[in-house]
Amino acid sequence: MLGISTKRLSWLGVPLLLSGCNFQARQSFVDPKGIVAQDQYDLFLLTVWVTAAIFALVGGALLWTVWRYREKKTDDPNTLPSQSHGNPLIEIGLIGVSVALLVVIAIPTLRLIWFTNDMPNDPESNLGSWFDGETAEGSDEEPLIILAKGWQWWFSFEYPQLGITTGNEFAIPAGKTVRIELRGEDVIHSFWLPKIAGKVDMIPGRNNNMWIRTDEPGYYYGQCAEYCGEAHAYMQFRTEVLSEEEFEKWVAERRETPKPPAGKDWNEFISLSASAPEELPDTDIVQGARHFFGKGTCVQCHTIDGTFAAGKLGPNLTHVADNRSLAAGWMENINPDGSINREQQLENLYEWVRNSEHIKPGNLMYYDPNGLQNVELSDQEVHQIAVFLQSLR
Ligand code: HEC
Ligand SMILES: [Cu+2]
Repeated sequence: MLGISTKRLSWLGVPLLLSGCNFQARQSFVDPKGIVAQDQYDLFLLTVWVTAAIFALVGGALLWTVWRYREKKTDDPNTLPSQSHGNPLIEIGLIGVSVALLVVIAIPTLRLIWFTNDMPNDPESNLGSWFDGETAEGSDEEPLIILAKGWQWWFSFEYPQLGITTGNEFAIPAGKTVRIELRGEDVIHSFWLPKIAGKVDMIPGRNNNMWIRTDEPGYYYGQCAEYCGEAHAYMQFRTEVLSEEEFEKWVAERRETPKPPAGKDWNEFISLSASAPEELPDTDIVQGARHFFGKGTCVQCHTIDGTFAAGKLGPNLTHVADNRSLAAGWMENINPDGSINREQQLENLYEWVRNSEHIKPGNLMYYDPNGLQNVELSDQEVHQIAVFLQSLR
């Protein structure tokens, strides 16, 4: 061979591992942009420094002892060196220092547990006064509430105060406290938005919640952080932080139902497409809508507000074309400047409906007993459906 052992070669992997340390990466927790993430990061650093100091002191003492009491040429091999049975002062001292260091870590940890657990302006919280500076602000206004649900393998977001439901992408206003209620709809998932706040489980039958706040508008990446089955690694979501004005615009847009094709209203369109399709223009968008409400069986699992499609097994599609990603963040249709890449979006919609199994193995749009494995759609019909889906905005 080359005379290089595999052990040596394995060092070549180190730079590869270190290349994972992109501190500004999309899902980096060391680049906090929100008050909760910032506090979690500060606590992490405190713990790192304390434990690093312990490591250096203990390791240093060990090395010093090994060196200091090494065997010397002048030692007589036949007599034992002088033996010691410990030093009470050092032992008690070490216990004292350990306890002190644990307390140094424990106090801010407990404080942070309470801080993240209690909504800053929750009237039932009796801890509010602990955190004056950080919580007084905005404490008389009602927080925005978002009900986030984890499904195998995607997320839904409901705004009960605003009457909006979205799939896999949601928006919040900068500078406002947002309360997120977390639920698991099938198995345990975990909500993790690393730059804004870390990890709370979404558990079926249990009402967990968390709160977030950030002053920095932007597009943030989240991920399910609890192994939840086959497509877990593909289970992501996106959060857009908008200025207050932009958020209001977003809300108004999302509340609008998309326009039906062919200038009809939805009821008229749907009844015509079932009873007298020849009276509708023969365009891709019209045909696509017909397949969506008809042979595609899409309506069993998907909702489009304002129409009879009210399925709950898959993401709400009312504004699916306003999203910059598809399939729980797995497919992207975003330009470098952040705007939506319509060409890419059409292609993604086509690819997804054509063969979602190929893109996200195990997904329940395909494998559910009522899923698309049983539905035959020609390439042209899928293209028409994609054109229709792209009109949902
Ligand atoms: C058996 C239920 C079911 C049927 C039928 C179904 N879907 Fe889905 N759909 C799902 C599920 C579940 C997901 C989420 C998949 C994932 O990301 O894991 C999904 C995801 C999607 C998405 C991506 C949405 C997003 O926000 O990422 C689109 C688009 C979509 N479906 C379109 C369709 C169309 C078009 C049809 C009919 C041809 C259809 N679906 C039929 C269950 C279904
Ligand atoms: Cu998961």
